Amino acid sequence: MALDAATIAGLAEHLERCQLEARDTLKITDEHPGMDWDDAYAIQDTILAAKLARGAKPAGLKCGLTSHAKMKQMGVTEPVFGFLVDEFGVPDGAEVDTKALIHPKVEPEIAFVLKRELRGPGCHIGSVLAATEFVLSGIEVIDSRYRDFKFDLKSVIADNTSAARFVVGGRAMRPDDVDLRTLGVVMEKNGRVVALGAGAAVLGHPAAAVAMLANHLGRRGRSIPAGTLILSGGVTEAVAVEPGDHVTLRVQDLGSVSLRFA
Ligand code: OOG
Ligand code: MG
Repeated sequence: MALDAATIAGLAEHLERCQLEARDTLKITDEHPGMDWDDAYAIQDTILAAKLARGAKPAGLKCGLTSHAKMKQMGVTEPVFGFLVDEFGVPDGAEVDTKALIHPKVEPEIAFVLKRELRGPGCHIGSVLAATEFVLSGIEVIDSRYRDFKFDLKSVIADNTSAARFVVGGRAMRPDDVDLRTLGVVMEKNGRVVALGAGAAVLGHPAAAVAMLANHLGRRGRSIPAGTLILSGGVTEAVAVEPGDHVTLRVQDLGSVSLRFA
């Protein structure tokens, strides 16, 4: 760790306040260029601890920047991992209040729900599929707290990988009943197709993203508990939304989910 405990606490409070007040900020590595990976995840963990202390409930985990489309869009080269809490979850078809957000974008995602604990290191696609109860379609609404979505990997990790809202739904499928690589994904905004792809866009196989998450946590002495919901990362580039927009995601075999923005 390069930062002291007080700096980590201060940055966590600053970033969470930006989230709660829908205010943007400059990326934190501008002021703390020596910040390391452990500092970045420690800031994220501190934000989670603050939310849990105020009564939030854990709702799952997320992988981000797992597709080349996303990495290219954001100018980065490696996946990142974050958390979900109940305050981010919205029901299928619900209205999302954009006044509570800075500059939201939507991403098509494939979600996993585990039936067994996953503990890395050493997890691979096989261990993930064996531990998965079912997969679902999901839309993630990301909302970087950084001005104009301009960040580097450490800054975005500290900012809980831009997590803001998510919806999962559609038709749950057992992982052995779908081919997650060839699974077609079509996202529509106001009735027009704005993004399309297939599951293999996510690291060749979406389960590879979950394996990376398990191995990342394993290196920190943690596991992914049974029952956890995991977003495996945007299949395509993220698409900006504004009030009045209606977004529908259709995933082959997994049905559709939608959100309205007000
Ligand atoms: C970081 C979060 C990326 C994904 O699915 O790739 C993410 C960002 O692009 O702001 O959630
Ligand atoms: Mg995402």
